[in-house]
Amino acid sequence: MSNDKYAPKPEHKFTFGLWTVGNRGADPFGTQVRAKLSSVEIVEMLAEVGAYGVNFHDNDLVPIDSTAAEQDAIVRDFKKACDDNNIKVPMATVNLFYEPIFRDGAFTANDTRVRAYAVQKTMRAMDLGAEFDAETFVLWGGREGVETDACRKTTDAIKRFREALDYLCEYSKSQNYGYKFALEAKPNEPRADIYFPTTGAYLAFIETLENKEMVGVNPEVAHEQMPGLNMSHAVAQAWEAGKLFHIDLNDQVPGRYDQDLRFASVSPKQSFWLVKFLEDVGYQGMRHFDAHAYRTEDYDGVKDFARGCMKTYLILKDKAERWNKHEEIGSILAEIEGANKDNHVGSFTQDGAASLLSRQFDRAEIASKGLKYERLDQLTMDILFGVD
Ligand code: GLT
Ligand code: MN
Ligand code: MN
Repeated sequence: MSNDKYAPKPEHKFTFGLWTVGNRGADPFGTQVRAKLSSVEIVEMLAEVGAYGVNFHDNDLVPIDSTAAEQDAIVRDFKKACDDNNIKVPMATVNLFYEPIFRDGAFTANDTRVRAYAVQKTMRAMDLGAEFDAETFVLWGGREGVETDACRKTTDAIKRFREALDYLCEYSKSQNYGYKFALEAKPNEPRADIYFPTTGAYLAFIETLENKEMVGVNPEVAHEQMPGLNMSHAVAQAWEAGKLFHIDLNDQVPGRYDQDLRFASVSPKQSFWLVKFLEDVGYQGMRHFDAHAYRTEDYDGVKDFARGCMKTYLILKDKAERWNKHEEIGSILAEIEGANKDNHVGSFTQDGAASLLSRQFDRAEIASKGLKYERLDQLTMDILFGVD
């Protein structure tokens, strides 16, 4: 079949959360439209569509009021399902946003009991993930924010968040879990304003941690695009800092509520640059789809959604290879490279600075020549449209 090259394989590292394909279509204005699937059924579905792994929040797998015996049974059944279906658990996370106790935040809440409970809940979620050999632990602080800044000093929130992270890193070390923490930013929703609204904000914060080498980021397409930012730029900055520990792929119209749409279904061109970046640099981590099917769908539609995420990724990967090999694109890139070659200022030296200060620049001449970016972009479009 001509489409076989777009079939997902384990080496593609495609993963989904229990909460993504298990999403039942509820929204703030309407109730669930799909029946609840068990975690085991979700694993079977992921195996059927060709995913590599499954991720979960503590309470996606183990309901919050479960007894120890219930938890043991759930873990046993889920482990068996993962083994039987050859599905891995590369990432675990903790739900610090659903329960009323987190209405004022979790690690940043004003009540010390809430903060202590949030750390305890995270430690237990880390224990749970470790049972499945999860390597990455994602922290999305959905409730770490405000409706009114009257409630606390923002600097206190930052200090509290740091204290929690420092504690959790030490806990991971004490248990030999080997976790890498990946912090996931989002500017708003469900809070009016969430602290650390962008991936860049987290990258700066991480440098202030006691165990900063254990902590990186988990950028999400939708969360960068909600405020109109460029996801590829956020990812590139994280990568360049050695901090791209995980990634959440989906899609989003800028300026709207968090849509979590099928990967690349809204912005194929931006998604192309993202896939091209990940493939060009040799990102080895998981390609996690943090998205869900339209509310119009039944579970066949959910499979269409999941298959669509993976297929589109592979199509864009294929297009990126085509782009990299394209002759005319190559010659324009060579010209760009040519302009980048000579007379760079280099590192600062006294002599170099003196010579730079005395150098003459012919501004008109330098600015006179077209840069061919229009052509370059149209060639990109031709590839994306499949006419080249
Ligand atoms: C929630 C959120 C996602 C996060 C998940 C991890 S939970 O679905 O919208 O972006 O990645 O906590
Ligand atoms: Mn999202
Ligand atoms: Mn996410």
